[in-house]
This record gives sequence, structure tokens and C-alpha cells, in this order.
Amino acid sequence: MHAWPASEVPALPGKGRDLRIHDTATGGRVTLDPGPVARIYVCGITPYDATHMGHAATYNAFDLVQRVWLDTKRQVHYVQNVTDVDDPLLERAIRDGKDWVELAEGETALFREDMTALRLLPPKHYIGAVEAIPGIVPLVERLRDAGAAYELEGDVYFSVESDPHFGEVSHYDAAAMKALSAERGGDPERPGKKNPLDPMLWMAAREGEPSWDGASLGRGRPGWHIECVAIALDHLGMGFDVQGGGSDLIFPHHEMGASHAQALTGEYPFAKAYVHAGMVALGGEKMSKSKGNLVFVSKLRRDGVDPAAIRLTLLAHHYRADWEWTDQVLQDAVERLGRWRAAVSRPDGPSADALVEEVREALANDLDAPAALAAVDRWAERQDADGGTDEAAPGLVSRTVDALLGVAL
Ligand code: 5CA
Ligand code: ZN
Repeated sequence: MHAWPASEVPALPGKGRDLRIHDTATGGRVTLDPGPVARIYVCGITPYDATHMGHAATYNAFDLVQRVWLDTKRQVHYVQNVTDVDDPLLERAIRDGKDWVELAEGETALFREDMTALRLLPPKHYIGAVEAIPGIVPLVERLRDAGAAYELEGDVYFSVESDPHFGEVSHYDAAAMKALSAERGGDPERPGKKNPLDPMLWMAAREGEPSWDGASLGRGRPGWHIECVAIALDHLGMGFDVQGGGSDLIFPHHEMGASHAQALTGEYPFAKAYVHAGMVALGGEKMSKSKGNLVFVSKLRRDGVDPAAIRLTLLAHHYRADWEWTDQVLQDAVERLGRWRAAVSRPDGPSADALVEEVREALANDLDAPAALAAVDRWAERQDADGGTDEAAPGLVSRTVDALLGVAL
């Protein structure tokens, strides 16, 4: 699949800083030390509805990871998937009387537009589940042949017991795992499974549903976790730097993905850090397509809201926090954007050399975007109060905000 165009990332003077980031698996902060090419996989959308603020907040967090790396002069190898065939997508297509392929293509196109408007850097490889099927089938066959997977009435399940490290991403207890598995696409109650938590790798063709040639597996379609594993292993390999997504992907998705990959390769770990963004809520509940309590990026854009203000709203919240979308948080960002734009449109100002370092340090410190915004606020306040004589300062502030926060002033 094609991704979306990249906005240019200006180079900043001085040296970038290495990222210290919270890793779900260890429960603590790790200092990432990627080689010259940093590798990141971020789980993509299931395209049955438009991009909402929760999606945008999560992708914004992982955009910051890349900007910190780019500032250290590393290349970034970024991979993202599109879950363009899965139960919720097929169910929505039936509900709305639409063709599932058209639904997925339409929502993916809208997602690209939203990402472009928000200036989120595109993945180098943007891969759909459907196009990944030829790579998924042999992985499932290998797991089965190695005894890490088994068949149940034509479907193929992964045996969680085949990975000695199972449980080490989420550290959830058995009861929590069972509850989350039922809630998030699993089938812990299905009789005949070796372990209720075992997730499906390959679903045998169902009447009226799309299916693909699965070689020795028979016709069917892939399970959710193996989709991301196949794409990540194909384009990044084991031991890549960051596996990213929202906190609702910790279990089962990222736990199972890690176990699939570790059972397949015998290597550990799948990713060096598992990084999770908090959940954005609306009306006190997690914003979700299934509940329908949504604020869409595309709707705000149509209403004339500047995408830079949307982005500043996201940046005003720490990526790990759960937070509530309100008209007020957007209004605050609109006002901040106005203050910043006024401050950088003057011919000179107070020196911004220290600001560059403050923003760098804030982001390297577990992506503390709110601290970065506070530093820019302070510079804008000084500009407002006393001004300054540094002719390079307004331009440097613009480039810093652009390069590290993705906001064009
Ligand atoms: N296609 C799968 C991942 S392989 C999927 O979870 N798709 S999704 O469309 O449901 O979500 C896409 C990304 O947005 C995921 O990382 C998910 O964790 C994140 N996300 C979904 N809802 C919210 C929310 N309310 N707040 C923050 N992030 C969210
Ligand atoms: Zn995924």
C-alpha cells in the first residue's frame, strides 16, 4: 500500500539526545540505543470508521519517537500495518450494506489525509493485512510443524505455552488475561482449546466471508496478531527497537505478537521496548469506534479547525496519560498556536539557544511534550514582555517546533 507524503524535518543546530522511554515489559524506563538505523513498528488502524482523536494521539506519540531519533541524525525505519480484513470491519460493512473492500479503502484514504494534515511522518512500509497473507501462511505452517500451533475444527490456534516468555509484556494475571481476551477479539470460552487464552492464527473460511488460499492450512483468513508479526519480521526482523500502540493493545495483541515471534524464531525479544499511549476519552468513556463516542480529525478539519491546533491539543497531554477530549482543550490549543505564531512573526526576539535544548531534553525524557510546550510558552512570554535583539531567534523557534513537535508555525 502507499503511505502518505512526508513533511520535511528541519535539521537543528547542536546534538540530539538519546531517548529514555517507559517500557511496558520491564515496567520501567529504558534508554534506547538504536544503531544508525532505528527500527519501529506501530500498529495501524482497522479501517472501518474515520480517524478519531484517540488514534491521532497514539500516532502523535510515535511520531515524537521518530523526531527524537531524527534529531540524533539516525535514519528511521518505520513500519505500520492496516488491518484491512478482520471481524469488526466485515461486521460494519454488513451493517451499512457496503462492500468491505470499498469500506476499508475509503477509510484508509481518509486516514492518509488526516495523517498528512497533522504532519505525522509516514511509515517507510505501509502494509495491509490482505497483501501480507502470502507471508503469513508459511509462518502459521511453521508454528504448526514445530508443535507451537494446533488445529481445531479447521481453525489453527497458537499455543501460548510454546513461548517460555509468554506473559512478560503485560504481566497481567490469568483472570485479567482471560477477561481482556474475551473483550478484544479472543474466544476463551471456545471448547476444545488447549489453553483458553490461545489466539487464532488462521481462521478456516466461513460461509459468506472473504477467504484466501492458505496452502496446507486450507482456505481462510489470518488471525490478528500474526498479521503484525509477519509484517514486522519481514520488514524489521527480530529485536527491533520499539513496538508501539495504544494501551488497549498491551494484551492480548502485543503479548501474543511477542510470543508468536519468539516461538517462531527461538530468539528473544521480539521488540526491545513496548511503548503504549494512554486512552483518549469522550464523555467519560474511551473513544472507540464500537461505542461511537468519537471526535473525528476529518470532521474538525472540515469545520475549519487548523490541524496545527489539533496537533497542539494532543501535545498538551503526556502520551502515557489517559485524558478527556473537550472543546476547552482544543480552544486552549488554538490560543496557544495564535500566541506562538505572533511571537515568531517578529524580526527578532530573545535568544532561543536554550529553548532548543529544553525541548530536546523534554522529549528525550519519556516524550514529555507538555514540558516542551511549556518551554516554548516561556520563550513566547519573554518575546511578548521584553522582546529581544537576536535576529535568528524567531526562525530557530519555528524550526525547533517544526522539527521536534511537527507543528508548522
Ligand atoms: N488494527 C489494530 C492494530 S493492529 C487496531 O487496534 N486498530 S484500531 O483502529 O482499533 O486502533 C489503532 C490505534 O489507535 C491502536 O494503537 C489503538 O491502541 C489506538 N487507539 C484506539 N482508540 C484509542 C483511544 N481512545 N485513545 C488512544 N488510542 C487509541
Ligand atoms: Zn497490530
